[in-house]
Formats: sequence, C-alpha cells, structure tokens
Amino acid sequence: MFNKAIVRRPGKSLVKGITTAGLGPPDYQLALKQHDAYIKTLESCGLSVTVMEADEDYPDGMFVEDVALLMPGLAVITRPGADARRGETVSMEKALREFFDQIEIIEAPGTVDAGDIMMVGKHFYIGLSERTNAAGAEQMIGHLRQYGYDGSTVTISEGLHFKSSVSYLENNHIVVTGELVEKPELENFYPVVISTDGAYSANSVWINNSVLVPSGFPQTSQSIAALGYEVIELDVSEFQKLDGGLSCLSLRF
Ligand code: CIR
Repeated sequence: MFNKAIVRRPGKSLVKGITTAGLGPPDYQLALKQHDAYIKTLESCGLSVTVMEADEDYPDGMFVEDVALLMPGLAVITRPGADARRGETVSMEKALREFFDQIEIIEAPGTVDAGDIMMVGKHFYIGLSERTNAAGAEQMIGHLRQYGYDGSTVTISEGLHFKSSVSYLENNHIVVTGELVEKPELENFYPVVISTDGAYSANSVWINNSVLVPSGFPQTSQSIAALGYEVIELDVSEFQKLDGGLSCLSLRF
C-alpha cells in the first residue's frame, strides 16, 4: 500500500521538454488542468500528496519518477541520463529529506532514470536503456542490497524507459508490450499483453488496488478491470507529447 506521493507542477518551460513523440508542443494550460486531475486522483486513492512548485529551469521537471527510487526505509537519488535533467535532483533530495532518513546517491559515471526501474515487492527490475547505464544499475543494486532489497537488469532497445513498456500491478500481474512480451526475465508474471497501437497504455499505475490507465485505450482498461482492479482513466495527452506517461508524474511511497 502507498500512502504518500510527491509531484511537481509543470512550468511554462514544458514546451522545451525533451521529446521524440512528434505530437507537437504541449499546451501549458491544458497540462495544468490534467495535472490538477492527476493530483485529485492520487488523493482519491488515499494518498497524501506533496506538491512541489514548478522549476522553469527544468522543462521535464514534472516527471519526478525519474529522479528518485523510493522504498520503505530508503530513497536513492538518481543521476538522470539526460544532461538537461541532471539538476532536477537537487530540489528533490531536499523534499525527500522530510520523509527519509536514509538517502543514497548515484554517482558518475553511473546514470539512472528511475522510470527504468520496476518494483516487485523487494526486488527491482532495472532496464538498461539510453538513460540508465550498467554503472548506474550496478550502484543501484549495491544500495538496494545494503538495505535488504535486491535488483537485476534487463536490457531494452525500444521505448524511452523500461516502464514505458511494462507496469507491475501487484498479484503477479504485469501490463506489457513490444519486445518485453518475450523477455525471459518477465516470463513468470501473468501478462496483460498490449498491442503496438496501444503501447502507450502499458505505462499504467497500480495504487492501492486501483489502476490508473491513460484515457483512449478501452481494451487496456477492460483487460485490467477483468483482473479485479478498479480502473481510473486519466487524460495525460500533454505529457504524452513529451514522452511522459502516468507513472512518471509522481513518486509514490
Ligand atoms: C524525458 O525525455 O526525460 C522526458 N521528456 C520524459 C520522461 C518520462 N519519464 C518516464 O517515462 N519515467
């Protein structure tokens, strides 16, 4: 169960965020509205939400999931793979000091975006991607082991992050798409397989038996509801324009 979340408001500079989506620039006012609805939804799932102010120096700053990995008793501050995002960790570390006594930090030459990390109980699957390198994953696993957790790596070649293509819904269920459908590392999970046209919805978020699913993917919603979860659809079109999904917009703990 989660009881808290941290989000950061989008700034006007979001139009300068990193993207490969080719969907045009996001609309700031609409992004704010979608972000408001996202916060309300987290609250409706029982989370107390800390809202950090926008930081105009970091156009991708609202994608807070990438800059820290949180678990009971430990926060690890990452070292984001994109240069333009590296400084996002400074304010996040400050915010997390309120909640965590134990904080570890990924150092150069390691890079980690926590969007590449999927938590399954005490085990963390770490995607090796364009953003997360082997040195970063090795440091991360070292920190995890020190605190009674463990981790393993999965090499990926499609999508921005590992969790762009797979989400853990608890109860051994995953939502999965693309190359990850066939990955031996994930073969013991019960998969909801998403076709390539619905790939964006493979980034869904389990929160206390509800699952947030991006709107516009009825097949995904139906398949997840059929497993017994309450599905909540949310429109995050403006964040999709920056390659961001539902999970990236919050840190849940
Ligand atoms: C980036 O390229 O870093 C941002 N535009 C999108 C980050 C999305 N984060 C995530 O999937 N965890």
